[in-house]
Amino acid sequence: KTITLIGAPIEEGSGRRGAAMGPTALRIAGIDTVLADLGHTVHDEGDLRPLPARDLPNHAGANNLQMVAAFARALNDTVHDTARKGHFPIILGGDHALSMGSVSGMARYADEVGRPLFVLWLDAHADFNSPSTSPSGNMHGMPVAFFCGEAEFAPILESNRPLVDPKRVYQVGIRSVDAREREEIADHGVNVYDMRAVDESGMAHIMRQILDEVRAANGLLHVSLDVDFMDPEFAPGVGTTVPGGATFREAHLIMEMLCDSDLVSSLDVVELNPFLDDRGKSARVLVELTASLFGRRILDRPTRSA
Ligand code: DIR
Ligand code: MN
Ligand code: MN
Ligand code: MN
Repeated sequence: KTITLIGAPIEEGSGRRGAAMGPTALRIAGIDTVLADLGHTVHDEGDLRPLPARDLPNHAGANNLQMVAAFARALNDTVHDTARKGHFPIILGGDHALSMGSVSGMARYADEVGRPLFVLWLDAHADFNSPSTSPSGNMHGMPVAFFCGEAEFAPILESNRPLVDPKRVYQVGIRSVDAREREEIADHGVNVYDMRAVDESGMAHIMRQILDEVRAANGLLHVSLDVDFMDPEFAPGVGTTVPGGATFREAHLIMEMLCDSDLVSSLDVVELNPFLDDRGKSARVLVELTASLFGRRILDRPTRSA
């Protein structure tokens, strides 16, 4: 594959400093060389540096709206252009608000090639708040509501909304949901596999169900990996750790199954906060997981084995 790395050093969506160092930490952990060693061609676009979107008014329920919108717009363009070139975009975050832009860019691309876009959301959180429902005002808790077409976000990016059908959004690993989010994800029909579902049916079973749906629809699959999807024991470098997360093995299994499926079109690696990390541990885990998604394996297996 030809892979394009796109740095998105946004931290204004997260309510604390540090995530802007995420792209640098992922590069230092060797994300480019690991992928090249697997036989892929890797281009690094460097970091986006958008100017704040001054056309938007400040909004009490949406902290740093102008900066979040700036990254959303810049990524919408860059990710779309990358996909059109036939390259696989990997967005190095940066906080999760960046997914407003990356998913929008992929949704436009999917529309152009006539395939439905599916989203796999690996996160402790549902990220389905809106400015009017968010308890924090932090926009990294809002990207799923954004790309599912919540009207409040319209001024940020006006393009073929709703961008993604909520019924094509699969959330796995969820274990922290705000009261209003609970209603919203149910109303919109988002597919949620919370941690209890993972414990009861196992990660492999859940992933097979999801991949079968994407394959049956001839879809493209965008994967959005929030560091806090993992248990803090394995990935402490994130501002919003939640206990009871995915293990290293569960996360690897997901990446290996995604690789075998050959359905993945694009990837966000988000919320890494190197300031909170333990000597690069989380950055290294993220690079290892990315390697598994791009073909590193322990032993060869017949493809698409059950
Ligand atoms: C909380 C925390 N639900 C909020 N959200 C996230 O502020 O909206 N933390 N995404 O990573
Ligand atoms: Mn998130
Ligand atoms: Mn999260
Ligand atoms: Mn709604």
